[in-house]
Amino acid sequence: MLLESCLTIKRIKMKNNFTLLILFMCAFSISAQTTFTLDSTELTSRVVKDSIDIPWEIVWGPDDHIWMTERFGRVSRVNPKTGNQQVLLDLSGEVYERSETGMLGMALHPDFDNSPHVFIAYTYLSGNSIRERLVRFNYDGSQLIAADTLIENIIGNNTHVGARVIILPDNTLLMSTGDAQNRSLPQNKSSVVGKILRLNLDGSIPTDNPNPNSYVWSFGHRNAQGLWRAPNGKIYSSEHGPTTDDELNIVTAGGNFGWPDVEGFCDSPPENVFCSANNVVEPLAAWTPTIAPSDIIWYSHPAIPELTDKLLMTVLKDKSLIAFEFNAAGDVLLNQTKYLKGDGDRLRDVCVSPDGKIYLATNGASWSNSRPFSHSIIELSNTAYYSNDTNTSSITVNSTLDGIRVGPNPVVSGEALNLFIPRKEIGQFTMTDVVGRTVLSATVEGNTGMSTEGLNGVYFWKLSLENGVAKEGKLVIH
Ligand SMILES: [Ca+2]
Ligand SMILES: [Ca+2]
Ligand SMILES: [Ca+2]
Repeated sequence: MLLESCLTIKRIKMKNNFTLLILFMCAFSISAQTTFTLDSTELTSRVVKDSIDIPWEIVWGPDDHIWMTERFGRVSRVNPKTGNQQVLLDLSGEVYERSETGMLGMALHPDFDNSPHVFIAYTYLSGNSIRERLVRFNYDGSQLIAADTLIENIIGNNTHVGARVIILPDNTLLMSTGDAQNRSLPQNKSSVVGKILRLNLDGSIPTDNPNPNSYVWSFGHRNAQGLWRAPNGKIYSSEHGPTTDDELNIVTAGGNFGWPDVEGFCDSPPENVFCSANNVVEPLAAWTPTIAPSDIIWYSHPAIPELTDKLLMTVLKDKSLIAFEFNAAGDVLLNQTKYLKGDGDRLRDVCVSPDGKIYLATNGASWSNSRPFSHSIIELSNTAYYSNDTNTSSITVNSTLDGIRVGPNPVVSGEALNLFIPRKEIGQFTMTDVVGRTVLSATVEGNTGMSTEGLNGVYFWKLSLENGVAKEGKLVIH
């Protein structure tokens, strides 16, 4: 039994007066900074970037920027603080974009420092036929270059092309493909259409795939546009249904997910016959009428307690964000709560920063792209969390070091970070980012100011004195 509650967001504070608000919303939709309350947490919404065409994928990069595909064929880095967009790749002359097709899913190599590879799925024309491919690009620090095609010639269509891409901890990649409006292919395991495919990062077939000669990892999919591996080890997917039965699934190696013979649960006489004959995996949840589920992501951070340790799903047609709560094993859905309903924009995609801020890619008020370059990336954050000292203050390793201070915390990027060591002692200061790269390192004496230019995110610092004792802490730069 699922509990579904619908919480309409209350707009409790606006910067502008009412008259200005009406004008503003007509002209720019949700461009004002507003605050909203979930169950009890007040979230601040801020437009990071507007005037985007269709942002299909946003992912948080190891450089603390948002990496974004735009469906008409571009890939960019977006500075989450300033909204500055750096175009890394423009394939708009090669990408085929119509209806649901274009430049779609993207994943960055998990060891990006040593392997700066970016994996992107997009559609193209081969003669008059719509096809889909997965390409590995290299990032040279300013653009994406030297493409290697890993899979191509996947049968496409103007709709139902899947194309979500994620990388698993074993350095294999999963990619969803849609049924391309061909109902004969999802149950045909020799076709890569209507599947979730698994491949090595060089494009070869993993020897431990269900069939070691095939990319096919699971089958019977209609059009999965959400894929995420959660900390509980489960791989979840969201999937568009026909006029009924959108789905949330746990995808498994070799699993048959039913389409087109089964829509949602096995709950009709012909479905029951097919399900028992073919060992069909039923969804965790299904929605009729359909809601059009898109990207999914696990939210682990404590900053927004209503969402902590839940799976988040952006929803297009229903224009909402759904949070799913599971048991510890991740295989029983305990409840789902709908947020943001009523805000007016379709929500296409989501990413989360290491300090717990949520970024949403919006996709207009209705299906189709009738207002090109009118879409946005929105940041949702619990600002009270970052102003609460108990969440961000330094952690004392050695209490005899009272008097050492590093701050302010949080500090605004570009402003000075002040180190204070009593008695003018000499110390070695180092600061690393969340993946362990050193971003600041200096020998300091007494009071020292350090520049935070170019830094943005959560960092960990350590200050070691000459006598060997040290103090460590966490710092937020925003
Ligand atoms: Ca995403
Ligand atoms: Ca299914
Ligand atoms: Ca059914």
